[in-house]
Amino acid sequence: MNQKQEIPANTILKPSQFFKITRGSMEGSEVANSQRTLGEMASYYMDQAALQKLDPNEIIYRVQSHMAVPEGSPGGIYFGTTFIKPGQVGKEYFMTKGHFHSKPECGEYYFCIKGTGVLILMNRQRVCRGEHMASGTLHYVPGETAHRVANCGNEELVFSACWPSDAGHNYEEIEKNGFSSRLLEHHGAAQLVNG
Ligand code: M6P
Ligand code: ZN
Repeated sequence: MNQKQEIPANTILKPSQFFKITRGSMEGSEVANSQRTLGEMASYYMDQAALQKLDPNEIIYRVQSHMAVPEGSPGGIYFGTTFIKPGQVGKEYFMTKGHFHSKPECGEYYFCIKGTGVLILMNRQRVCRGEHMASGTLHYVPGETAHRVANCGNEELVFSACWPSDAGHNYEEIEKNGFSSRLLEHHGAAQLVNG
């Protein structure tokens, strides 16, 4: 996929990969697609009784990414867009799994294309903070910081991201211990709540 033919000097190539700025969607032969269902994320949600009433096959979010160098290569950068459906499991908003980086010092940029949500950041001391996301907001995720996005709006939340190709994803810690705070709906508003 990433094998490039030798290109004669001074050639001006037609673009082959596209990023639709207003929608965040990516197109091109090198764009990879993945998705997460509610069933795969069952253990991540607090309200297991509410979860049982929902369809485990429902796709909660999907990710498009352009990874121009093999995963783990030092020096490269990756680009991707995540699309999170609106919805809740009980009071908890639909969200990404969230992760630390396998190379923990690596940072990442997130920026919101459309919709509204909260970027939840958790440091190594398990202290959480949130940043509101809406069209045009830019967020720097520092190293050593777990990151997750929850959609607290009524429409799809779309955000793009840029991260080092050797950052990797460390999901284990979140799978085991979760985040120390959850984004819950309280009287119609989103709140970060311990637990
Ligand atoms: C962003 C990036 C990706 C990540 C995706 C979904 O696009 O951070 O690396 O995979 O969000 O987040 P997660 O992997 O935590 O489910
Ligand atoms: Zn990341």
